[in-house]
Amino acid sequence: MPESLSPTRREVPTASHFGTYVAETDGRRILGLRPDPADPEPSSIGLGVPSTLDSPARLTAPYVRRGYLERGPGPAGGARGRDPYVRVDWDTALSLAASALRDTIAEHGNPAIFGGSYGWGSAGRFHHPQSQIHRFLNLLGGYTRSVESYSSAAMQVILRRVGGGYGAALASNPTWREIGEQRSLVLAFGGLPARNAQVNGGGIGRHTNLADQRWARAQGAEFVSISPLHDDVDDALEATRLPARPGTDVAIMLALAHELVTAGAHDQDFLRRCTVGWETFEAYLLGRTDGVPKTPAWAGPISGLPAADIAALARRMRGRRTVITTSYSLQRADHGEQAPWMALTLAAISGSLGLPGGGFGAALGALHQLGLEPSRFRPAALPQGRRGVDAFIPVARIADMLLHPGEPFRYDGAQLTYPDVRLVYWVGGNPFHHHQDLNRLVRAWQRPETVIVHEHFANALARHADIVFPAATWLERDDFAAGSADPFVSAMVRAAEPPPEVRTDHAILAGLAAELGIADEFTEGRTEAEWIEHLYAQTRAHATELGAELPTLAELREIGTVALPQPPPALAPYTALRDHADANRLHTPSGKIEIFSERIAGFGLPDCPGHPTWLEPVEWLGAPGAVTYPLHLISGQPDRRLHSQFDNGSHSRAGKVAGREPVLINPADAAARGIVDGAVVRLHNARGECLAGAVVSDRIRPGVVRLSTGAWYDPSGPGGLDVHGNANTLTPDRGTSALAQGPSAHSCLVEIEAYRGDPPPVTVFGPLPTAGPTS
Ligand SMILES: Nc1nc2c(c(=O)[nH]1)N[C@H]1C(S)=C(S)[C@@H](COP(=O)(O)OP(=O)(O)OC[C@H]3O[C@@H](n4cnc5c(=O)[nH]c(N)nc54)[C@H](O)[C@@H]3O)O[C@H]1N2
Ligand SMILES: Nc1nc2c(c(=O)[nH]1)N[C@H]1C(S)=C(S)[C@@H](COP(=O)(O)OP(=O)(O)OC[C@H]3O[C@@H](n4cnc5c(=O)[nH]c(N)nc54)[C@H](O)[C@@H]3O)O[C@H]1N2
Ligand SMILES: [Mo]
Repeated sequence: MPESLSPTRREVPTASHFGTYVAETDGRRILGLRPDPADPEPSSIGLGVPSTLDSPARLTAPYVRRGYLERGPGPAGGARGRDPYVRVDWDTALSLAASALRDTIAEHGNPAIFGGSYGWGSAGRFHHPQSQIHRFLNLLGGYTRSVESYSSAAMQVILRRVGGGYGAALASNPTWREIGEQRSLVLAFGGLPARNAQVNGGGIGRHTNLADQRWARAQGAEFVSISPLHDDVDDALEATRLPARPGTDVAIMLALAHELVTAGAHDQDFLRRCTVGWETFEAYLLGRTDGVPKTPAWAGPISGLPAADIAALARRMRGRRTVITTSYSLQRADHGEQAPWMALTLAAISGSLGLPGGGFGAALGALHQLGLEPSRFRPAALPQGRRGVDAFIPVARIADMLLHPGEPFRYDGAQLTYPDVRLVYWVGGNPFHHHQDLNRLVRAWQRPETVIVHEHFANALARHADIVFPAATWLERDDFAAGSADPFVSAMVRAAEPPPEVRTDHAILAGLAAELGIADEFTEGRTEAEWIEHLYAQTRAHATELGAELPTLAELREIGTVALPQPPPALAPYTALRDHADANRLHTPSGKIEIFSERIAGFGLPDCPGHPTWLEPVEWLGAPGAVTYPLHLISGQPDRRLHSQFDNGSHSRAGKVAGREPVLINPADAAARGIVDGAVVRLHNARGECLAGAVVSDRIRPGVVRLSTGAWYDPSGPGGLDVHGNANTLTPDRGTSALAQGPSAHSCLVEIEAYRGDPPPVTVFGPLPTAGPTS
């Protein structure tokens, strides 16, 4: 529309996993987006999103993979990822998807539908993609789901067994405020990367995490960052930096424990009253069971840190209120259960567990909410319906499930069987972003008979689907947002019209529900606007119960963001345990923290014994494989985006180097390979290969390289070189252990070389490859 015809320009509030923004709109298009002026430390991640809405990669119509259109459902034999797509009308796409669902259920039963559909999607209480797809599939009779998360699988399972649950640990997390008041010593294993505190699942009313960290420092708190990366801690915290080798944190923690125990500085009263299994663990710590005392001299060569530094750190802990925090990254690794278990144990030893500003920190700073007072207000959520099927997999076992239907696997002490999945339905997550060993995933992905996907863009997920539904983005729909444990509610006012053929996830599923005869059950007779009013009314009613009045939805849409009232605080579980161990039992067999777990020992798992143990990772700098692949690859979270979301936007693309995802490499490692800053390089190992753009910097430890996750996977042919820099072409698809079966992305060895010749262009930011007439 010509500028002069634009009706009314106005500013509307919107909200995302990375914070709240104000969009300028003419009712049809976004004319500008700026951070909410009330946000003291806004994230720039959102600023790149408007540039993607009508970008070449935008899906503007339903598409079907050509082979699927011609031959119907069936294993794809390599065609998924290779076939071009044919544009179809909505009726065709909906009826193909409805038939596939109907036939799969009729022939193989509901467990043959995999609807785990893991992923972050976008913010919004109503449009939340996981809630929408799970509700829809439950109404159809159920689906195979996934349990735990890529973020914290190992931590969730181990803490459920030994720490009273992940929720108990989160509720016991010290806050930066308490840490400042107590002038605590914070041992941050994996650091406190400010880049990661930019985001929070479901929304962030105001960014305050970094300011609170700095406040704690100003009060006298002291920080130690144990991490291979210099920038894993904010400079203002004046942290001691210990650049350990990745995967060796348990050895360092054991040595710290050893020093405290041999100095008699351990909290024997707490260990006796509030934990079980101390003697068994102590015998291991002191070397009585294996002849190896876990001293700093022992941990030094393992971790690459001077033994004297470890011993000095133990001395700093003595008599000091101490926090032991482990980032999620430590447990997204081989034997990932051990680091949080050992950190909890070290916190118990230190005398700080259950005291204000001390104890175990479950991933402080890894998400915006962690380190702040968690919100206890429960905003309304879309009801997901009754679960009709019990089948599940641990979330990161997706490729195993597809490759090994009917075969047994172990999980959390049980022997389970992989279901025989025939149809995969994904909404609001991207396995071609989040899963490890993408070449293996591509092979596994050929097995099902139908793959249905809702996406915004022609990314790798869309390029490996059979039926592709184009979905509206969060900027193109009305809703309201409230983040997990974030004490705010925010309006989301539609700031742009989606392209004409694009629908919301809810509208797509409502269309399918109509085809399948469950329309009334799915929509309950409400329009989208009525659903949002309905959920907001429930949220408001909850506030009224707490004696507070929230604005009406219409008012909220003018105001933007308001604080949520809080129910009275409950005593943190670890504080309660410390106060009265007998009265305040944890949800563990003993009711206490289990430093030795009879249950886990009884499972007899070689990769997860009965107490925290140093187990060599399969891949680390001390492994035999390091001879061939001598660099440890860290594939952490990207600064300029959330995972793979909107990688095609201006903000993410401004961070690329030579058009590729940047890889951070130490000058010594670069020089040894003839790699110069800004050059295109090739990373490879036995699993795969990708290109990246070199950033040569001493802000990373020698022997370690960092390639953020989230560059859209862009293989030159199936299984071929990824020309863009997706780290998951290289990472192992290996469960943390038979206990949690979590992802172990961070245990990954690679080699790098300068790329000779003209690097192939990145094509994944372009449209879906199509065939035939486009009508
Ligand atoms: N190597 C390695 N891999 C990792 C990690 C790592 O550290 N290293 N970290 C892991 C972790 S912690 C996580 S949480 C996962 C994250 O994995 P995911 O959550 O799967 O990653 P996202 O990129 O957020 O995927 C969201 C997808 O949904 C689409 N989308 C967004 N909003 C909507 C919507 O409203 N509707 C629809 N239909 N689609 C939408 C986006 O375009 C995007 O493709 O990655 C994991 N993978
Ligand atoms: N900007 C932005 N923020 C995010 C996300 C995002 O996509 N973008 N994703 C969010 C999500 S879903 C999650 S789960 C969290 C993830 O939070 P984390 O899992 O904590 O994040 P990572 O970036 O994988 O790792 C943090 C740091 O740990 C260090 N590290 C890696 N391995 C080791 C090790 O073995 N030992 C030690 N000591 N250090 C190690 C690395 O240097 C890395 O920079 O981040 C959240 N925050
Ligand atoms: Mo995550």
